[in-house]
Amino acid sequence: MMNIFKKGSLMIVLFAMILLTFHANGQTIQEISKVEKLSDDERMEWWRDAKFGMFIHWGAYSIIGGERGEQIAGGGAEWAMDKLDYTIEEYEQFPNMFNPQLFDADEWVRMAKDAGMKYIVITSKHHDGFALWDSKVSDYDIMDASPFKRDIIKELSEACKKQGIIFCFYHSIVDWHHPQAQGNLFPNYNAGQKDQSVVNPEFPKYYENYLKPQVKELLTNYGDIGVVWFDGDWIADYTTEMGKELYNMIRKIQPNTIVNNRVDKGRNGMEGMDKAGEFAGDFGTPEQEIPATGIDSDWESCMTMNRTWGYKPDDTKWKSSEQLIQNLIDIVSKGGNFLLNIGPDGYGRFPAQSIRRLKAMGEWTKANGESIYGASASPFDRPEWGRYTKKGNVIYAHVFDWPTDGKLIITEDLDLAKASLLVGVGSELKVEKNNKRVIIHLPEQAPDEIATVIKLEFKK
Ligand code: FHN
Repeated sequence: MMNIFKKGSLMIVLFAMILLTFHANGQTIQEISKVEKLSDDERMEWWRDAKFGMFIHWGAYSIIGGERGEQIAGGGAEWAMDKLDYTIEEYEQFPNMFNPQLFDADEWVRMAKDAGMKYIVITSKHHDGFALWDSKVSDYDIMDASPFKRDIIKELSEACKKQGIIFCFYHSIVDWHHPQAQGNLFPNYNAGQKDQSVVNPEFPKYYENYLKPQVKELLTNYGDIGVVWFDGDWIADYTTEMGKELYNMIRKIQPNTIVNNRVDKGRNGMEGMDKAGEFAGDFGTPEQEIPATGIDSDWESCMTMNRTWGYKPDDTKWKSSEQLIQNLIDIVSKGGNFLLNIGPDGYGRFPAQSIRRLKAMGEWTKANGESIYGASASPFDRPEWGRYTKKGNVIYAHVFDWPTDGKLIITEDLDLAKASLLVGVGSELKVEKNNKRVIIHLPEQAPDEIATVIKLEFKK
């Protein structure tokens, strides 16, 4: 029987040939993807291999920066409308001022790519309801409500395509601007957030006449969409029936698009995985946390570099580059993806602190990406000194804490053919077997202070 991997690669070659053929005839990949409905494993493959993506929270709230006079918004700056007590009318001034003349989609994508990120998820619309694309079902968008009058989703999706980064979008089910999204709660637009018993009889009309049409626009007019990343699943007005219908609608328009579990009602709070039951969605979404152990299903931890998603100068609690690199390794060692957030400012600039961290992550992933991209979860318990990842017949030992005596103890009964430093390839290391443990003799100094990778190859 043909090896499953050979069969899979044959399928991919055939699919690539179909793409090239159709492409030569001028059809878009999107049209082709309607023809070639991939299996779930084939559809998830790029995402499972990618491991590392950029989250971008950007919108009118990026002008506010989480501040109103002497008041600082508690929590996310993207919640400014609610946290800083703006009425809808007061808040509408910000889209009217949103004119990010320094926005450069090509530059944003280059920074993501250079950081080792393989996909970008941008907020097409956050809870404030302001759309960053040219929506035909609303004037509360970048083309009609702001002086910028450029389709940000279009520019970013085209820049991604040019640079080989997968374009994805975040979309909020919650909408604090649309009257039917709040119905009789109006103007108390966020009542549904605070009190699950609050019912808004108008919500189904918002869902049918606004939410679905806007998602449809994004899936129809901006080429292939890698992932639709829903948020706002928590409000009681949004039902599991709506979630399942929305998921099926997306898969009908673009069969190979991946959708997170916040499209439905299965998510178990911030730990992000689905509770028992049948819910739509292709991966779990732990938020601001990394699961304690590996999880044998698809999941992605989303995390900020400081503590807030939207731009907030007052938030100076930046995670170190070391912490972010070790988070990536930890997540991959547990079988997950890392979606790391950038909150650009109201001019369209990435914060300097973010740029520095992206560069540091790019240097590490450029040198050590073999142990990350396409790797799977460690088959072993977590060692005290770092993390393992696995790829085929190779285990990658990521050493965070370099042993002072130069001896790396592996408490697994391994039958190693070879151990070598991944960087400075060919630097074979002495391996000693002692009962059921392996001792690897290391150089005195760690080649990489943050995480040095040792490649462990096994006897065939
Ligand atoms: O309320 C949002 C928040 O603003 C941010 O978008 C995060 C990112 O996943 N999701 C929600 C909070 O869980």
